[in-house]
Amino acid sequence: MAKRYMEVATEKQSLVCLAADRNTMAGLMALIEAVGPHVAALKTHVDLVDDWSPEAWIAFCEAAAQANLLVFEDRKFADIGGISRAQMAGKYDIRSWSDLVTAHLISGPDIVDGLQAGWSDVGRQGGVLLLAQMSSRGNLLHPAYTDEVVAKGKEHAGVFGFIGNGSRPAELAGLRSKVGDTKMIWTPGVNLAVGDGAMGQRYGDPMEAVLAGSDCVIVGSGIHKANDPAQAAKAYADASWAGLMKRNG
Ligand code: S5P
Repeated sequence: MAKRYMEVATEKQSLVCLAADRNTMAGLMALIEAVGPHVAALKTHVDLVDDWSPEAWIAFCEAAAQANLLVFEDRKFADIGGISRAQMAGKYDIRSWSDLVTAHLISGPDIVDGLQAGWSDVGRQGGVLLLAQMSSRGNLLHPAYTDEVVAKGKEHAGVFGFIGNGSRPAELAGLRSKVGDTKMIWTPGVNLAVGDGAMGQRYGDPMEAVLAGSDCVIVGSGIHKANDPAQAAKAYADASWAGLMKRNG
C-alpha cells in the first residue's frame, strides 16, 4: 500500500491527500473531477454525506480509482477488536472500498487485528493509520500516549503509519524521530493560511510539514472551500513536492 501511494505521489508530483468533506454525492463527484490530477489520495467521512446510497458510493469509488486515488476512510475506529471488525461491515461496508482507515489505539492493539480481519473477510487488503497526534487544540494525545502508540504501531505489519500534527512542525519532527523510516506519517491541520481555524482546528504550512517529516499532507477546506479547487490543489501539490525535493537535498 505504501509503495502504491509513493508511485501515485511520484507520478502526480503531489504529497497531498484531499479531505473530501462535502456532504452531497454531487459535491464529492465534482471535487474528484476537479482535483484528481493534483492529489494522491482521497480521505472520506462516509457518514457525513446526506444523500449517501450504496450505488452512488460505488460510482464515487470508481471515479476515485479512475483518477488513480487511494481511498481512505477517516472513521477513527476506537472500539474493541471484534466490534471494529463488525464496524468494517454494516451499512457502509467500509472494508469493501477503503484502502486505508484511521484508528485510535485507546482500546489496545487488538483493534488493528480487528480492522485487518475486516478486510480479510472480503478478500481485500488495507492499512491502518493510527492517531499518534492530533491537530485540534487541547487534544488529549499527550507525549507519553504518542510514544506508546508509536512503539506498538511500529511493530505491527497491519499498521500503515501514523497521523501526526501538521500544525506544529516541531511536534511533527519529534514524531518522525520516534517513528523512524519504516512507517508513514500523514498530517492534517495543513493550510497555506497558517493559524487558527474553526472550532479549535489549527493549521501549519504544507512545505514546513513535509520538511518536518510528513509523507502526506491532508488538506480539506484549503482545497474544497477554495473558489477554484483545482488551482488550490495544484498549489498544495507544488508546496508539498517542493518540500520533498528540499528535504531530500
Ligand atoms: O488530528 C486530526 C486528525 C484528522 S484525520 N485533525 C484533523 O483535522 N483530521 C481530519 O483532517 C479532519 O477529520 C478533517 O477531515 C481534515 C481536516 O480538514 P480541514 O478542512 O481542517 O483541512
